[in-house]
Amino acid sequence: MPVLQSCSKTDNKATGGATGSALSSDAASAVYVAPGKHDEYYSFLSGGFSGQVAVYGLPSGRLLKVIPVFSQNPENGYGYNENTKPMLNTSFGFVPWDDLHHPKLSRANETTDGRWLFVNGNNTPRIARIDLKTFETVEIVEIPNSAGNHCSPYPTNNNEYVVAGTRFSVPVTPEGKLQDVSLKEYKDKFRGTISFLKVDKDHGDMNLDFQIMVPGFDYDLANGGKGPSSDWIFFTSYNTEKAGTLKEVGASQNDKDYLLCVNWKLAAKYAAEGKAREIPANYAHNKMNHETNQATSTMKKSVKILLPEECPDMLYLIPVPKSPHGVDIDPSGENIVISGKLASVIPVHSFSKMQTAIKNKDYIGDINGIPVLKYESVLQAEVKEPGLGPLHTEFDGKGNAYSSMFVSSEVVKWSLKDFKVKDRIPVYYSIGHLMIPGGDTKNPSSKYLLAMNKITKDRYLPTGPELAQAGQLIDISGEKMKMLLDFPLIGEPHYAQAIAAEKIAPNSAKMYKLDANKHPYATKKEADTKVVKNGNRVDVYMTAIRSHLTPDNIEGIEVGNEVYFHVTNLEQDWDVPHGFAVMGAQNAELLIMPGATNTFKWVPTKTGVFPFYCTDFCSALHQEMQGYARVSPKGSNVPIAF
Ligand code: RUQ
Repeated sequence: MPVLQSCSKTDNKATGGATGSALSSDAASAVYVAPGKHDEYYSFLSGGFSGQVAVYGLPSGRLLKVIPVFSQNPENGYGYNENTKPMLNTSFGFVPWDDLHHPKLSRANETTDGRWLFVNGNNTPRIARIDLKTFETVEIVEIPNSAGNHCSPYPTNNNEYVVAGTRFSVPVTPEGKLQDVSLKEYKDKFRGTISFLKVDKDHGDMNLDFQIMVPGFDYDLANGGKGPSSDWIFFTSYNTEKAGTLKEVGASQNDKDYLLCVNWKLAAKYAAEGKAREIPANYAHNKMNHETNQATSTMKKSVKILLPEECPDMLYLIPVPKSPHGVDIDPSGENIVISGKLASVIPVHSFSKMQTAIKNKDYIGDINGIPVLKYESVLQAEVKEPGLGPLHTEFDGKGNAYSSMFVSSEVVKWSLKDFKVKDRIPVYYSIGHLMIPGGDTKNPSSKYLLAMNKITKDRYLPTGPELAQAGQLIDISGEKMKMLLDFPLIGEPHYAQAIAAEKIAPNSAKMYKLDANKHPYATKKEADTKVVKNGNRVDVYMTAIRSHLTPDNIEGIEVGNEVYFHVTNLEQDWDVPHGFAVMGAQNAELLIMPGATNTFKWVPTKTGVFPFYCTDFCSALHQEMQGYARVSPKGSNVPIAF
């Protein structure tokens, strides 16, 4: 067993104590996964401004894959090749980047089922679905009447809906969204919206079913109930004073913002009964067709929206300390934990008390007709002296909660029985989100906690001014938390999900079957390869197999032609992808999985002889997988030859 260095404070020159006194003495063996062995968990970390999702094995922290979602990815041509470009289409045009914050695994019976991963794009409001059989992004839905899309996505407990909430309130009226509005009209014309995407039980396809118009606050995060609170989803809000003061109590509530409680079951019922009005809305719905390996983008023209004043009992507000961030519901579904960045306590609201208060109409007033419950009548307890800057909370299923403290850089463990702090461990530094596998479901694991830290300082070898953010794996199996592992992360992870490997690995697709390939330009045998010219368009039906590309010498292309290379990988060995690139082409490469066809577009801008080749080392004769395309002057009428 490797012997760990001493970890006393004086050993760390840079900041003192950065190694952490709570380091487990056998940390190395706890995270050691021997060569050839697999990790116990898959974890999915959002990439924040990278627009991607990174998949790490836990406990080793080994990076297994980067899945591009909202960002173009030169490594495999996602968003560059013709197959996937439509995935990044929006009502704003082609948007090949986003700020991806929160992954959530799909659910069955209130626990994760390993079928899909839902993620949000903050900047250009979108929700994407990744298929965990192929680890590919297969669907992206743009969210209309939204800006910021931060409180997203939240799958309900049996994947009935994926719920998304706007961050910024937007000028939306019962007639539709206003385009050019004076910002002074905020109070009257700006509202929030919550969107409900219905999920197909078998295939996962999402469909924007309806929206709810909510008060013109700003909204931060949300989470769904479980058990008794399964029908509810809770949203934190801030800047609530911009939307008007509470009727009756007025400004005395100004030290508070609100938790918006939404009965989504009732909302879905109202929508099904036809209570929603249809308003114009432009948004893209993009889907990958598995059989053709081609994405399509459809523009939608309207959306249905429910108005709170027409839908009684659907929405309630609960006061919470000013500027809350995360809201997390414990595995029992009773405790609603609000982490208020600036608050000195962590308030825990009670779902059963909330139900009683609603029954007794124990209100202190209303906002836009939505009843506001009394803080004290809903409060279960306040966690005292938790630390500074609480952001998020996860649970271990053994009666404990773990909250991240951004300002005091620590994870704090507290009890759901007496709401007292039991343990704390320093993290390096400024933790944002934390994650326990299943820690947001009814069945959390109680082994590991992953801290995702915003600031790295001295944790790794310096790499210039820009440093990787840090993940820290913590052992939570005992009374005291123990630090196990540091590992650098990609982009800025805002949240993560993890699931036992056996829920995903056995279903992982090995390859695409050539027989089942329905790509319109698939070429299933070398004898069928050809080059077809039609006006300005040239289609090259190409095959790739160890160790040649066919055709490999192409003439008849002219400057300005639109040349499409449709490359089919004929390999039937599952682990032999081929690549394809052309000198000077404006796109990235193609990476073609065995049995699949991908399309590469090239518009040559000058005459010459252009080499092309396979970019993915595939055999001893990989260097021989190459060819030439001759580009002649426009109008030269050099005949097609190959
Ligand atoms: S949010 S930690 Cu999207 Cu807390 Cu970043």
